[in-house]
Amino acid sequence: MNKKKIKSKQTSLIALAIMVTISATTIISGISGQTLQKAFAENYSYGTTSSATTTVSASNATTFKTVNPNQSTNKEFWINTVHLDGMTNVHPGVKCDTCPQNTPLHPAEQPPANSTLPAGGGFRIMEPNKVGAWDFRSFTFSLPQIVVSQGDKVTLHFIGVQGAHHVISVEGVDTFELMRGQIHTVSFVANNPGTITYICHVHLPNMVGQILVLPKAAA
Ligand SMILES: [Cu+2]
Repeated sequence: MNKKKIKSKQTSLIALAIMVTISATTIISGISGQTLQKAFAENYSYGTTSSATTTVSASNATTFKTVNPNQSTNKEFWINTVHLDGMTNVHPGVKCDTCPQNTPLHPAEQPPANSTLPAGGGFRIMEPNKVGAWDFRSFTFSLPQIVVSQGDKVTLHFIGVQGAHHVISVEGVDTFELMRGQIHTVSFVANNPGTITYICHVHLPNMVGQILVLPKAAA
C-alpha cells in the first residue's frame, strides 16, 4: 500500500468517526424530555417488578431458614483471666516504676485512708513503694457474661492470662485449678433456662461470670 492510499484510508476513517459523532448527537438531542421520562418510568417499573420478585424470594428464604434442621446449636467461648490495674504515684507526674512506659502527667494521689475492700482476694491495694508508685487491682473474667439458648452445646475455654493461680467453678459442671499459661476446657448442654455462674474462689467477690440460658422458643 502506497503513502497516498494510506492517507486516503485515514481520511475516510476520520470522516466516518465525525459522521458517527454527529448522528449520535442528533439522536440524543432528538429524544424529547417526555420520552426520557417514559423510558425512566419503564425502567423504574421493571425495577419495581424485579424487587417485588426479590421480596417473595426473601420471604421464602426466611421460611426455609426457620425450619432448617442444620442450624448449629454449638456455642464456643474463650474466657481470659485478667486484672485491671489503676497505677499511679503519690508524687505528681512521676514515672511509675512498674509501668512499661512513662505514664501521662497526673496529680499526686495517695491511697484512700481506711479503705475498706471486701474480703476474698478479688481486690488489692499495693502501698506506695520507694518511689511512691502504688496500684489498685481488680480481678475479673473477660468475658463476664455469656448468652446461649436452651439446648445449646456450650464449650468454654478458660485461659490463664493474668494472676498466677485461680480455682474456678462452673456451677454444676466442673471445678478446676488454672495456672498462668494454661487453658482448661469444659463442655456441657444447657438443658434448663436460667443462669449458670462461674466463679474464681481465689478472687471473690468480683471474679465472677454468668451464663444466661434463654428458654427455647415454642416450635
Ligand atoms: Cu482468680
